[in-house]
Amino acid sequence: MSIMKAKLSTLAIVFTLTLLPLAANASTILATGSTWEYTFADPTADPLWSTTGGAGWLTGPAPFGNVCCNGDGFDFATLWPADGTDGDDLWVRKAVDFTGFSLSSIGWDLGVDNGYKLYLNGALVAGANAEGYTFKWEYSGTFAGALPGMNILAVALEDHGGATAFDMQITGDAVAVPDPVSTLPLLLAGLGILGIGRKRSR
Ligand SMILES: [Ca+2]
Ligand SMILES: [Ca+2]
Repeated sequence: MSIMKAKLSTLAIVFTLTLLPLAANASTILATGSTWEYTFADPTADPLWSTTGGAGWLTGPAPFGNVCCNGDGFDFATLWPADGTDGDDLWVRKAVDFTGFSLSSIGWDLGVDNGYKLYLNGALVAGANAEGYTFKWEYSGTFAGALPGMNILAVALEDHGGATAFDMQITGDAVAVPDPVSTLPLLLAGLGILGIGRKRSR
């Protein structure tokens, strides 16, 4: 390889390193214990129920439930009274911002006593029912319909009696934007290598 080719190769590597996104980092997008809008009055007759804002919604932190202090992470912060096997009882919703995350990497984890139907931007993502108590994490999945920027999560929840519980989290890989300050030394190093090469070739 000639000296000029070697110098150009070095410069190409430096510029490539500078322009490539930095390594992905798994991050929390929605933490457990987050604050949600919620209601105990069935809102689903309204086609806009899985948006946010509007009258008739309360605000409170997860976990929702009626169980405390057994060390499972579901100690309730907002009371969800026990109910019977008569369908959904509690509806929660929240805006989440996926800006800066790799959409295909975003995953959700959810625990509920007894059942749930999870929606993203009004489209059903997943749902299930199970007797017995819950754990972290009883259910997990991804979002096929995740959008860049703001998305609206909505969850219809049902109890079948006795204990109640609900909380969830969302995680994803943050796509870091190259930082001009941190990449400047790389650029200068590349230009320096080129400069040294010029002097030696004289
Ligand atoms: Ca019920
Ligand atoms: Ca129950």
